[in-house]
Amino acid sequence: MKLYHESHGCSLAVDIVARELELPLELVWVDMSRKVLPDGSDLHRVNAKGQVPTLEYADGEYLTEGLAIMQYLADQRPESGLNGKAGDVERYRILEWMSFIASDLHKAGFMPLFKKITPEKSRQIALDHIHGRLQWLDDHLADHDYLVGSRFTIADAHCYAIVIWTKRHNIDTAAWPHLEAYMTRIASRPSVRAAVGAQLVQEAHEAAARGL
Ligand SMILES: N[C@@H](CCC(=O)N[C@@H](CS)C(=O)NCC(=O)O)C(=O)O
Repeated sequence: MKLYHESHGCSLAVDIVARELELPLELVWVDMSRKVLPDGSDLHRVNAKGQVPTLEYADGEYLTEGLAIMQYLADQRPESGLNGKAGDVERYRILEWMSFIASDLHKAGFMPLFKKITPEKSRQIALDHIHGRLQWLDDHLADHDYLVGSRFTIADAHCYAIVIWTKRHNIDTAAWPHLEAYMTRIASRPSVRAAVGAQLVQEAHEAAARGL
């Protein structure tokens, strides 16, 4: 299977999950500034929404939306415990967190910060929104090591891949010590180190190609 991926994208979460599951994915790095694939074709050829992550199955079908892709991958190895079992409350707790991360934190919070055209006032609204949501996360993590239950799940991979953007946007996280400890805990996992390392190597290639 292939993962259409970006050097600093939310697709990091999918790569982390695949590495946790030891389900190797071929990484296809997308030039998101032009929405172009390595072979020069248009990203919209594989994802009509022009977004990553996109998963390509061995038979050539595509699956989009990180939440759906991570559920699909984890369900290939139910014994991993990365997702809850259908019918168990844990599964819907995981979905509850992932829906919050995808909509509230990613789209309403960080997305405006990535867009150069976002007016300063809207940027400030987005930052205030992020602060509120990170406070919620910190409150939860005050007495939990992971988002759901007592072990790492796909919700943690998702959360890590979005909260890591605080560094990219110079958001000081010192006010949320439980969140900081959580991010350190997740970052120490071999799957996360490997997936982040792959992104850093790609980011360096892209910078070199731009002559930086
Ligand atoms: N709802 C999608 C959003 C994916 C998304 O926004 N991906 C970003 C990269 S982190 C992207 O492709 N942005 C380009 C765009 O939306 O035009 C998901 O959760 O997977």
